[in-house]
Amino acid sequence: KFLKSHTVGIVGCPFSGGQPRAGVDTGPLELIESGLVQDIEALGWKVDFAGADTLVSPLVADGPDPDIGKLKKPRLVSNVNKQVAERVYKHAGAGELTVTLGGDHSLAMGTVSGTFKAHPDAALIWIDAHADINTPLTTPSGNLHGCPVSFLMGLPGTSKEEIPEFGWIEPVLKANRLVYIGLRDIDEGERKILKENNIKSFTMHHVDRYGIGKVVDMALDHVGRDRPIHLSFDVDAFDPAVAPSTGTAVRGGLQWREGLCAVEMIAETGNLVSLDIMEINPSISSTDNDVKQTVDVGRALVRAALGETLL
Ligand code: 5AB
Ligand code: MN
Ligand code: MN
Ligand code: MN
Repeated sequence: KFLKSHTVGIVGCPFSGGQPRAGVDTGPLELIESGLVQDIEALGWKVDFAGADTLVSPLVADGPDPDIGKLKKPRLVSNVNKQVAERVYKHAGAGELTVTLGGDHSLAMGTVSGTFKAHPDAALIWIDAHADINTPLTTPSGNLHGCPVSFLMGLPGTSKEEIPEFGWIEPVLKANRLVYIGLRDIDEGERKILKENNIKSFTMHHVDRYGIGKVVDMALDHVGRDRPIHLSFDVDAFDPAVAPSTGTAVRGGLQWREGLCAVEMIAETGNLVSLDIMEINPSISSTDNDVKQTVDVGRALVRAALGETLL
């Protein structure tokens, strides 16, 4: 409905500057090398990807990058995301389905900006253990992977006047176009923001209570079933037993089929225009199988998003 061609545009973002743990920048290459492009082609999509050597370059901030208030590496995160926004817009504007491989979740500043520039009426579905809606004023850690949503909404503390370094980000996201699934680790400041802005949030409590199918139906009803969808999927939404190789694992998460079922249902609407797979960190593992399992579930998410079904 909202795509002009049956083509997937891949944006690879080897970036870890939104959080302190090394390794999440190797997530995109692991996914590519596992056979992701072949997976996508096998499902009948054309692939617009210039190869692993054209991943967005891990930019360095020009000059020193001291903290701004609590925010860590602010200029680096901003510069990289500006580049990501342009890349995503190039694909989304051409009517392709954009798949962005992270990298840490600060990258959603760029991906959502790029998608919404091409599809201003889009909705954002955020599947994550965390709400990632801290502002420069509420962040307990200063890590920008916990903050992208606040910038996209233009919450207090994120305006051009208050923080010109991020002045390129337009507040494109309205509270009623955002829905969360899988939350279970929310900071005090975030809880207040979610309440005050009336943001629809399905926590793991709701998943347990209603089942994932009902939750996704309620989420789609909330944002509307006839607008483009950007799905931002943080693999830490999964239970650590399913996706162990990630930097901020929280127990009590989605099972393998629950995560896949959610993405299958979103794909079934025919409205998906942009997908992020974020926070796979191949450097984090306690058994030999951890990395493979986490990469496997990431690949499976992409295939589900592109229409793979069980039958
Ligand atoms: B992730 C925390 N809320 O702001 C913060 O993995 C964690 O992209 C953020 O969801 C986790 O630092 C960010 C405590
Ligand atoms: Mn998370
Ligand atoms: Mn996240
Ligand atoms: Mn994380």
